[in-house]
Amino acid sequence: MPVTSSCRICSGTVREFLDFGRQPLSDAFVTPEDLAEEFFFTLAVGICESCTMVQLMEEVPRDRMFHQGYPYLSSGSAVMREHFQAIAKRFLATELTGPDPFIVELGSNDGTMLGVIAESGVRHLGVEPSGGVADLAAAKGVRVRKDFFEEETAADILAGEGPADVVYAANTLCHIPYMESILRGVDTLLAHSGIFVFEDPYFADILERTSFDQIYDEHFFFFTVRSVQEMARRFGFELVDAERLPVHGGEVRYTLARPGTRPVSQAVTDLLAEESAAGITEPATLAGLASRVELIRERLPALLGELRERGERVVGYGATAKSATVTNYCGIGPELVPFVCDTTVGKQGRLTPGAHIPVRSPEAFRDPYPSYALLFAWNHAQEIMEKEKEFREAGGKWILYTPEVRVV
Ligand code: JHZ
Ligand code: SAH
Ligand code: ZN
Repeated sequence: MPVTSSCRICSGTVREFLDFGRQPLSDAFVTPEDLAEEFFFTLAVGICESCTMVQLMEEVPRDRMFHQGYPYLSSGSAVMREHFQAIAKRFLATELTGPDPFIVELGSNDGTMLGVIAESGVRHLGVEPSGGVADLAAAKGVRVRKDFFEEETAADILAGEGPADVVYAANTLCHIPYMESILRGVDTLLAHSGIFVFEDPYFADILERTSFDQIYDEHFFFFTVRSVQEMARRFGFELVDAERLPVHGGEVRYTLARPGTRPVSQAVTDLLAEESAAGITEPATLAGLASRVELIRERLPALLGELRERGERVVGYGATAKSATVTNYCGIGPELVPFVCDTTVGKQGRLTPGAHIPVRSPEAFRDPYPSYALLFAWNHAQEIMEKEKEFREAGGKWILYTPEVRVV
């Protein structure tokens, strides 16, 4: 078990504060034939003693996670589709206004954001290594390069297309351990007055909600305004804006620019002050998170066990990447949750990683309704509870496990 490792941003000492033990790849939904070859790694998180960046202790090789069969689709939530439409429109109105503007998206997935840009006729390029989702984007008229973005990719894009006015990455930058190559690449590709905008889960929200299931193989970094400001400086950028977002359980959208080219917003100063007042990187805060996580690990399987004794049926809702951490860490398998329903066709008919809970279509949820639904996709609670009103009307109850285990 690694207790320290070397920071992927500044080479400082990373000290471990949470250890989930051996875990599978969160998006590796398996068939019964695949079971013998299931890949496991040690999932543990630490904090850099120098630059405060929170990060995983062990890195999973990128091709094991992001490949032709990568199943996550950005378009799976109506709220997320609106979210991406809104940011695309904002870019079109404020940044992509010159004679021939150009925007590059890293991790463009199925083209939910770039599809809006493509419709407007603005020059764009998605960089997306997962072939299956990249094909879905291409089918929407999005230009995609099937590749991992890194320094070399950036130089090649610059040579072919010229500089980008905007480089955007949602739920992608925190997935990439080789950050030096990424930021050098962005430096290469970005126009002098361009912006690099990225949005990822906010570590302060993870602490506040005890959303420990945000921790899994794909989420390598857990950003704070302070650690991003330091990272930006180290690679020749300036953090000029930080905007809290409600999606995915709480994120921050960071805007980086070349130093001196844009005013620094008050939000940066305010969030830095909030972070330091809350002591989000203090050892006592991190230890507090670890003990609340331990409590959930006791209570969630205990509740599911009681319901099983009483003969109640519980179904999982949303075969999320996050649920890999919950099920495997808390010891929840098909004996407690016989199946999980999910709209993603590529996940249906398979088993969840490690815990091996069968994934079925949403129709199975209604056929007939269970008495309880364990909401793994808690970040989409509003959307899902609204859509599944009839479940509650039929007497069904939702089980949530963050910030604590409860039935609503
Ligand atoms: P959702 C993935 O995480 C992986 P996951 C990744 N690492 C990341 O950071 C985020 O996405 C962005 C289904 N669903 O969004 C669809 C329904 O069945 O919480 C999805 O499989 N019915 C890139 O997987 C899952 O739930 C519905 O009504 O934790 C939601 O996954 C809705 C709304 C969703 O991300
Ligand atoms: N932006 C979308 C998709 C997030 S999923 C959204 O917010 O919903 C993360 C995506 O990043 C995956 O599709 C994965 O294939 C992609 N990815 C991983 N490493 C990458 C890299 N080095 N460059 C570009 N994309 C990458
Ligand atoms: Zn560091």
